[in-house]
This record gives sequence, structure tokens and C-alpha cells, in this order.
Amino acid sequence: MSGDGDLLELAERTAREAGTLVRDRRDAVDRMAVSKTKSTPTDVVTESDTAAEELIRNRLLTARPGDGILGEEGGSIAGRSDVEWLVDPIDGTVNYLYGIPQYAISIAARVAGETAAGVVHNPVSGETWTATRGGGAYLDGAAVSESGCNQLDQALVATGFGYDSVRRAHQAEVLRAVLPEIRDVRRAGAASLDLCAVAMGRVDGYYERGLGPWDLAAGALIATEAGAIVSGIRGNPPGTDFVLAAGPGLFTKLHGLLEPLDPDRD
Ligand code: LIP
Repeated sequence: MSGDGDLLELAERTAREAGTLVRDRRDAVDRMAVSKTKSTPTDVVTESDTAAEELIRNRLLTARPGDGILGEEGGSIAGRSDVEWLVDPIDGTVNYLYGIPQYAISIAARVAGETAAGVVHNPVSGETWTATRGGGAYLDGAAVSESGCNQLDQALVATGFGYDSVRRAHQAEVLRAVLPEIRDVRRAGAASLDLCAVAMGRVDGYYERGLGPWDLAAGALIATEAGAIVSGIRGNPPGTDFVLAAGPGLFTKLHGLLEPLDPDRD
């Protein structure tokens, strides 16, 4: 198999299958158990995260044995080909734990270091966002585009907070300065879905510090292909330090508000 479209087809098929697995496991219990924690006691992993990542890894490497994988739950494998898959088996794990239907399977294919295809699938709503580089962005096959908002005080902005309380303290300071200048804030709990919300104008902008490449890759391609600018602060690439996504009419204004607040530090 070759071509971005083929990579997308494999990613979408795999995301849907993993989506069924995690949704059915969630529906089977009233309370989901935590199997382990990572960076802090609130940074949780469930058995569904691990099972879904194993399924995704299995499907991708069966179809493309030479590829590499970088998965959130540690299932990383170095490849021989120039394709690397970035996998978040459940983005929004805390939502999943609490039974909040706002979580997603996020899979992106990087070809020679550039994101070529991405899918974000919410298995509860069934919504599936897809994109290939230069190929546009879609929700369930229909083209999507950013909101076109160009007024800061009219902007609905999504954001998120880290698992570490010191980081959250500074994020609260940043939000305290941002909130009076915008329409309102949304904290939905899954970066990949927040970026897809920018892509289709459900929010006008999104910013967050502390994301892993697996949280970001597919959603960033989808938002970019929908006409949004996705970047770090001060011209840096989007990444763990910081990500800001908004349409061209709003990006500079939102960046101007955020930059002096040093949102890329704790
Ligand atoms: C989550 C992100 C979210 C962020 C959370 C967490 P996870 O990813 O999607 O935006 O605010 O702190 O990082 O841990 O559910 O894959």
C-alpha cells in the first residue's frame, strides 16, 4: 500500500475498530477501574487504553510490517520504513473514566517526519474527522472549515489543563487574563476533539500546554487542512511546550493576548 489516501484508509478502519472496543468496554460497566497512573495520581490509564493500543498496533503492523509506531501508552516501535504512526488509543481518558462521551481515538501517519494523514474518531457520537496533507479536512466525508472569526471579544476559545497542580496554577493565571478579553471558554477534555472543533467552527480557537505528539498530530493536520493556523508560541512549532490553533482572522489577535502571559512555561 502507498499514498496518503491509503494510509488514511488504514488509519480510519483501525480507529473505528478500536472505537467499538473501548465504547463496548465502557458500556459494560458502571464504574471504569483505573489500572495504573503515570505522571501524577490523576494521570490515569485504564485497561481499555492498553487494549486499544495493542489492537491498533497489531492492525497497523499487520498491514504495514516495516512501519514505526509512537503510542501514548508506551507501545512504541522503531520502523524500517519512512512511515511512523502516532497513536492515542483514548484521548480524553479522564472523560472516558467518568463516562463523559467526549473522548476519541486519534491516529496519524507521518511520512519522512511530516504528518500525511490523520483521523480522529469519537466512538460514542460516531463522528469521524479525517484529513490528508493538501487534501482538505472532512467530518464524516463532508468538507469542514474554520469559523472565520476575526474578533477577539467574540471568540469562543477551548483550552485544557495539565495533570500537575503547579502547571495548572499557571494555566489558571493565563486563563484569568484571557477570559475577560474573549466571548467565553470551553474545557471539553480531549485535545484531538478540541482541534477538530476548531476545524469545523464549533469553537473559534484552542490553546494548551503539555500535550504529547499523539494528542496533537492528527487533530493539528485536520485543523490546518480546514484553514486554521496551528503553531507554538513566538513562531515555534506546535508541540508539548504549547499549541495555539485559530483561523487566520483570529490567530494573531489570540497570540498577541497569550504571548505576554508566557503560556509555554509552568
Ligand atoms: C488529555 C488531553 C487534554 C488535556 C489532558 C490530557 P489524554 O490527553 O487530550 O487536552 O487537557 O490533560 O493530556 O491524557 O486523555 O490522552
